[in-house]
Amino acid sequence: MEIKVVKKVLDANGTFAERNRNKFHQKSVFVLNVMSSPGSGKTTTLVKTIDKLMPKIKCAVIVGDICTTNDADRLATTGVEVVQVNTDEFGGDCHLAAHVIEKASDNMELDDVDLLIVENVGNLVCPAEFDIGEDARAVVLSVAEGEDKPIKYPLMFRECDAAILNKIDLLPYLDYNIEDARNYINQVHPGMPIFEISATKDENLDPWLDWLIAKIEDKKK
Ligand SMILES: Nc1nc2c(ncn2[C@@H]2O[C@H](COP(=O)(O)OP(=O)(O)OP(=O)(O)O)[C@@H](O)[C@H]2O)c(=O)[nH]1
Ligand SMILES: [Mg+2]
Repeated sequence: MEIKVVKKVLDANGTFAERNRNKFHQKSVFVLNVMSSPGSGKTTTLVKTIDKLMPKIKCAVIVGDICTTNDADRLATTGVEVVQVNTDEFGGDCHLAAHVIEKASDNMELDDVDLLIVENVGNLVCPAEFDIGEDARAVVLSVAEGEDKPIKYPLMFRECDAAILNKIDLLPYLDYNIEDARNYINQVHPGMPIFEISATKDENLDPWLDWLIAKIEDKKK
């Protein structure tokens, strides 16, 4: 009897993502895709993260925005290689697709890099739909955005491996129930690690850094 094997037919983005994944694997680079709504603190968190990881863990960044090189300028203060993608040049996409990551990373010197961070375009919806060949995904949610974002934008929280709850320094000034936020994240993605930090005040970053370092080291095994 003939056994039929159903294979996943990759769409165009999936084909590029697989190619990226192979390239990053060959170069032993761990790729972290960081997503969030605009202004929740991705760039601030990443500048702090890179400052603390370097020089032990060598980093590089691809940052996506519709317009401007503002974030690339901020990230470049860490001294690591930064490539800015402005999606305005090809239709103003609200996410970074895998072929864009391929093009951006082809021009980078990745041989000595341990961690390639992708700061995605600020948006809680479409970036979650695009595999870019990453090893892990993190979502940043700031306490100023309201507790219910995980249940309003569940795909993002379902697809991520870690959640960073940022701007906890603002809690005394907000009517925000952090327990509700934790519960909503848990409801959408049970067991996902949640790191409560203040990126600007440099508060409580160590658990997040430990998680990330463990992931990078796991890939090298
Ligand atoms: N109070 C407070 N403000 C913060 C914190 N982290 C970031 N911010 C501020 O929030 C604003 C937005 O931060 P960014 O790091 O630019 O946010 P982003 O997510 O990279 O924004 P986009 O790339 O535009 O989507 C800036 O004014 C930061 O200084 C924090 O922990 N506490
Ligand atoms: Mg940013």
